[in-house]
Amino acid sequence: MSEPLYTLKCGKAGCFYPEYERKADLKDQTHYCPGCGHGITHKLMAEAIDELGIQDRVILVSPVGCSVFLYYYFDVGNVQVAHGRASAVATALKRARPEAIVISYQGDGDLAAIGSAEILHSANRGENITVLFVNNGIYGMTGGQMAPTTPVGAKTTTTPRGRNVWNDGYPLHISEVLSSLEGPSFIERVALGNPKQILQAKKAIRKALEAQIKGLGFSLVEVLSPCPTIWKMDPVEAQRYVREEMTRIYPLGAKRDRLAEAAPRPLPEAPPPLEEIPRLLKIDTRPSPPSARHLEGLEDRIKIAGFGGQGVLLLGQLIAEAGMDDGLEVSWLPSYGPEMRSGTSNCHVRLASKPVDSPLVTRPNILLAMNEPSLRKFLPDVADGGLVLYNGQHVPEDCHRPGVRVLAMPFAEMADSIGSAKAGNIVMLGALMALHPVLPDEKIDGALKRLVKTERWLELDRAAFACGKNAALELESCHA
Ligand SMILES: Cc1ncc(C[n+]2csc(CCOP(=O)(O)OP(=O)(O)O)c2C)c(N)n1
Ligand code: SF4
Repeated sequence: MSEPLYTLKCGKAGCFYPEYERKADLKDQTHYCPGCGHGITHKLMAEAIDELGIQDRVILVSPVGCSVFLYYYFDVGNVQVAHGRASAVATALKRARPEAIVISYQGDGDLAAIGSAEILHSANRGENITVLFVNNGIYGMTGGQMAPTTPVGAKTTTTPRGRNVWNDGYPLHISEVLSSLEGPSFIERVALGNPKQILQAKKAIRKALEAQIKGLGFSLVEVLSPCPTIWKMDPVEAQRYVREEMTRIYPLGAKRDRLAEAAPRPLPEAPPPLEEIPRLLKIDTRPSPPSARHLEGLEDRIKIAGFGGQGVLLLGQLIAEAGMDDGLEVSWLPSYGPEMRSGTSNCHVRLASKPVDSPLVTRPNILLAMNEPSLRKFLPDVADGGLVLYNGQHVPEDCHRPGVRVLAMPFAEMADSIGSAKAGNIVMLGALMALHPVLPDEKIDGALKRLVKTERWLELDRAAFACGKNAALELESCHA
């Protein structure tokens, strides 16, 4: 009887972390659904890394998709990237560190939809990276939308009547498309439909990594992988579907194997020495002349926070633009959640007489809170002596802080009374300029003119600014 070439081992591969960064009672489990092909692919990849003795050299690029938490599992170098960009980032990593073994791990939505340009050009350039392409024919993480690889006729949330070629095109055969290019050294399609296929998948993953170790250029393994949850099948049925249906649409086997004949690619050109870069990029490194307001010692660190749609980012932009126009050093850094609507939104603005070292605002001296959750979240960060404006009738009982002035005004309601609650952010800006007059009105007006696109809104915003300023001045005079 011939010896099996590769064996699957029981127990955890050495390059997995002993415990995963999860809730206390889940530390020995992955986050994947039972029967998910990602878990199996992780195990195969981990074993191949161990067997090749490359753990210390591996940099793993995690995608967006169900496998986004790859970095929780592998004790190697890890980078998590934006949706679809894994092979582009892998390219950069490999060029910067040619001695590293760079693995780009991607789902089919990530690689074949949003990242289709990146994968095509990485393969075409023959980048010396290895791509693990987990094709489950669906967008798993987001609940089952059609992917370019979805089988014809398959019902998904975006093709409720089944994928129709006249509407949605044909399933994209990534391995075949890429193997028509000159760049790749190794491409194989494998499946996770039964133990035999799984053993073959491991062999292919190992070969793809060997191609990179030998410096032969781009290698990719496409793994036909079960997604029982979204396919609404049990794990056994999902494996059958992979074995019998997916392999019919996507034929298995090596599409390119130049391991024996290809010569190593030349190493990337060494980058120019650091001190040469400003000259090459024509960057003027002379210190910039002092700003018009450099003697004032102004150093405002402003945090603006609320829900998406409350004009948080625009308010920050207006302050930064007006400050820049007035000769201050400024920065504006937006930060918002992945939700399309009504997610949290905040931005960091710095206004200073001296160059700004970092755009981050961690200890604001001014907090503009457009809603109560933002007030509660950021109030503890406000520096002593700071000012907080809160969009509400009253400051909640437990939101007073000694040494910090917290002032509530119903900015959105005030804006509503003059035309639209949406201008609440500008009413707040007016109030801020009354209480902390660091920017001239005409500079704010100039910024409004540049950033507000329609005449109607410009007029409303001007009125909103005046309304906020007058209301805050009145309040001050009552307190005086
Ligand atoms: C720029 C951007 N667009 C869309 C999304 C939403 N999104 C998150 S995961 C995903 C699909 C992932 O599907 P796939 O790559 O097939 O991976 P799977 O979850 O099936 O493993 C999408 C569209 C996002 N996070 N970022
Ligand atoms: S939804 Fe599908 S791809 Fe995502 S973890 Fe579950 S089985 Fe795996």
